[in-house]
Amino acid sequence: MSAPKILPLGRVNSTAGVSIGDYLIRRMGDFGIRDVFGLPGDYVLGFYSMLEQSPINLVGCCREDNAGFAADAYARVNGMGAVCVTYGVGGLSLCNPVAGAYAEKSPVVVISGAPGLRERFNNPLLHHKVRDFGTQLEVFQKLCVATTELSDPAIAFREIDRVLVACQRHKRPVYIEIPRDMVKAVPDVPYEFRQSEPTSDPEALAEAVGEAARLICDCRKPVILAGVEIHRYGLQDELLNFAESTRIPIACTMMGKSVVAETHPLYAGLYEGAMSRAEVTQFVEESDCLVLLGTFMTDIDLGIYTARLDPGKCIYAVSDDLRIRHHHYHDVLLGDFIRTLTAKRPQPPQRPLPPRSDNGEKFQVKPDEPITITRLMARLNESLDDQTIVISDIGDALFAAIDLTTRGRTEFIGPAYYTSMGFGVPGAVGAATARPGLRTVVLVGDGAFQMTGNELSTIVRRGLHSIVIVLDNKGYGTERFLHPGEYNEIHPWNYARLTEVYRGGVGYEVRTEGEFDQALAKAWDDKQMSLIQVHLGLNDISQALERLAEHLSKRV
Ligand SMILES: Cc1ncc(C[n+]2csc(CCOP(=O)(O)OP(=O)(O)O)c2C)c(N)n1
Ligand SMILES: [Mg+2]
Repeated sequence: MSAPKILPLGRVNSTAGVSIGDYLIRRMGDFGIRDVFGLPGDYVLGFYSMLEQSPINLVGCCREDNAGFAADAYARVNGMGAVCVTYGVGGLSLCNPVAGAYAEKSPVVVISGAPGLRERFNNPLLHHKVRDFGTQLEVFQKLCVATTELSDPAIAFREIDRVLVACQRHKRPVYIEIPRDMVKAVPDVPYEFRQSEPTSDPEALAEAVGEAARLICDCRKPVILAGVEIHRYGLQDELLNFAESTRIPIACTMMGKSVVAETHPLYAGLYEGAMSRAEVTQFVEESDCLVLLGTFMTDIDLGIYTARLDPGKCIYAVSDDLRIRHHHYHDVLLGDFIRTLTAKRPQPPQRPLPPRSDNGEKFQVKPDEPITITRLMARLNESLDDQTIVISDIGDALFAAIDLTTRGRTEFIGPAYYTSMGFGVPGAVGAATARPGLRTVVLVGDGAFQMTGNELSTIVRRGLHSIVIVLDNKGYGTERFLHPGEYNEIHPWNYARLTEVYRGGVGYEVRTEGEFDQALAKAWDDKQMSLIQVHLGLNDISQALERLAEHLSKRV
């Protein structure tokens, strides 16, 4: 997926007579935002009316934090997303999802209404105000890469462009606050959009590529470790060109899962320090030239610091840093680095790949066997295709998903670094809205489902094709293995019967492999929402979680 191009003033040929609200809507369209998630309130009603009359589709959610998760997933799939809410009660509910979008580099535009400037004289106690009128803006200054309050028509258009460009460039959330009496304000000064594109320093680029190419040519066991920025910056083709022309195998991190099809002949596996399969861990860690491309070095990606990667053998290229062994290079863009290095065509020795996890064996259903998390993933693997987006919530869903094999450009989305529970179901609203032609499969623990599962309501309301698989182990399974305690138990629900409450979709309750197999087969081709409640044993965990629990329990 390539990042949308910033059109210089796209459909806004002239800004004469254009209001602040109109300009914001038109510019969102220029940046590829076709849908906005949120929930109205009086401070944002004027802007909502404008949105309603615009080509942008408004997706009403049950809660603002859910709308934030939806906008985040939409942004990951679409290239940029937006959420629009009212002041205070709405905006402050967005803190957690926006923090997650910041941490995981998801370009989300947050738009909040606010009391009108003319209402603020003598500091009245208007509803939804916390401390003073600037409090919410100050909170979002900590959570966003750029923020603005559109309080001055003379500079409002420039401010809108500044923050939208920052969102697109840094792949991080931005915040726009519109006092309600500014929405229809029309600036009386002419405005022209100007923007300079960042470029690489040619000398730094040449020197960095020269050093990297030499390292690659002189090594014996190279490997690429691809990360999430490859996806965010739309560099999948560049990554593949580089790997295919040098024949260097590609491993991915959890955050980077699905940046390359896991069926690709050069795919070596998913690397997560000691949490990954031993063959993959060894393959990566014994490398004498590790090319890290767009990789976040997070603790989860590195198996809670169990990774043993020697910086002296690493080429580490990300959007804001380039390190080759212990040399730091500045002003080299990630895309330029990969393309120029590919053009040098370094030819290292070829390495045999580690064995694949599935061994190519077909999954055989054992109809009466109780279903386990490992067998569930193996069955799901049989159905995955490039028409499917998989969204994983936090918990064993995410660890078990290591074993899913993404195909073609299947998207795999999971908050694998910030790890906020509750991302999954609202995430499906966002992903399915961005790509209505695709099927979305949500893997969600019962605990996480109890947090935000009410967004099933929006899935039903909008007729989205989502399959929600609730992994029902009757509690916070992940935590049971770190710290046993009564607090890890939750009240059991009849999840499969929620379709009655939400008045749509089909619910399934399964206990055996045969039941899961049949439910999944039906759900796969059904165009409506399916909710599959899977009863799992209390002690049934994925192999990756078993390994993680072993490591973490020594530390906490
Ligand atoms: C918002 C939030 N609150 C708390 C946590 C801490 N936490 C991590 S995993 C987990 C349990 C998840 O339970 P469930 O969704 O049922 O998945 P399971 O571990 O059972 O597979 C908790 C409470 C978190 N990551 N996010
Ligand atoms: Mg659970």
